[in-house]
Amino acid sequence: MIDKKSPLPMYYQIEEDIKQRISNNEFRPSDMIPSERELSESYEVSRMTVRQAMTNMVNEGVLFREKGKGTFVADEKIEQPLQGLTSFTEDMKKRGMEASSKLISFEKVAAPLDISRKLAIEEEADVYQIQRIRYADQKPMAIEKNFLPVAMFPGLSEAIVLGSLYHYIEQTKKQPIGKANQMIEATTADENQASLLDIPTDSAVLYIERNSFLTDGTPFEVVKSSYRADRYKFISDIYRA
Ligand code: 16G
Repeated sequence: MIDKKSPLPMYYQIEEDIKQRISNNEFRPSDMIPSERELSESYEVSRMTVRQAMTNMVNEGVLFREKGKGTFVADEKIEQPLQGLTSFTEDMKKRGMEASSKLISFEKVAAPLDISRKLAIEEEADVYQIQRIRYADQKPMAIEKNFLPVAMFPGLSEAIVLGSLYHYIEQTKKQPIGKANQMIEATTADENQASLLDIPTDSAVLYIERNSFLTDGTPFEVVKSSYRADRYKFISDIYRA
């Protein structure tokens, strides 16, 4: 299976082979894969080579390690299209997954400067600061911190944000959502984020900032969120101008 004469490095060939075996369902999500020793014997390569392949696949999010237990096949990453302004609840529903949230905090605070600017409200005007962990089928996917003007949504409550915020804005408040600006950046999870997301400290996360507007152009939210990089990839169609 491993071609030692190939210009392709042996660790790379092992990675390709294991990925192939995952897509053939020989190894399924949560399955433990054979140990380094077993793999080095079956591929007839050194354990170092196997380790290199394993480490690369752990870093890519294809596999994950559990201390003292072994290396396992990770769930397939969620493919999140970059076009289309959708809510977390809608995204999960579309995939046949169940969205849920845990409320970490729900407060009214004086808007910090960057937030008041993005919401086009007076500095220190009241905003809701809402922190939620978002789950897909009971598994933590992201931490979201939303800022919304209190004056726009005076009746917002903890119960409402345990459901869908966008549903409340559009269906209950009858305020059509129009567009958003979004920024995505690579970062790592600090200790607190890591424990909320159930990942090791310093794991890769995708930090996303979104500033969203109603169809009439009024800004209504700023969201700062951290998505698990081992569970998410962003995809888009691009066209040549
Ligand atoms: C998404 C949005 C967030 C929005 C939320 C509403 C990002 C990257 N995405 O998570 O801006 O507030 O959906 O979801 O920020 P909900 O309607 O399920 O509460």
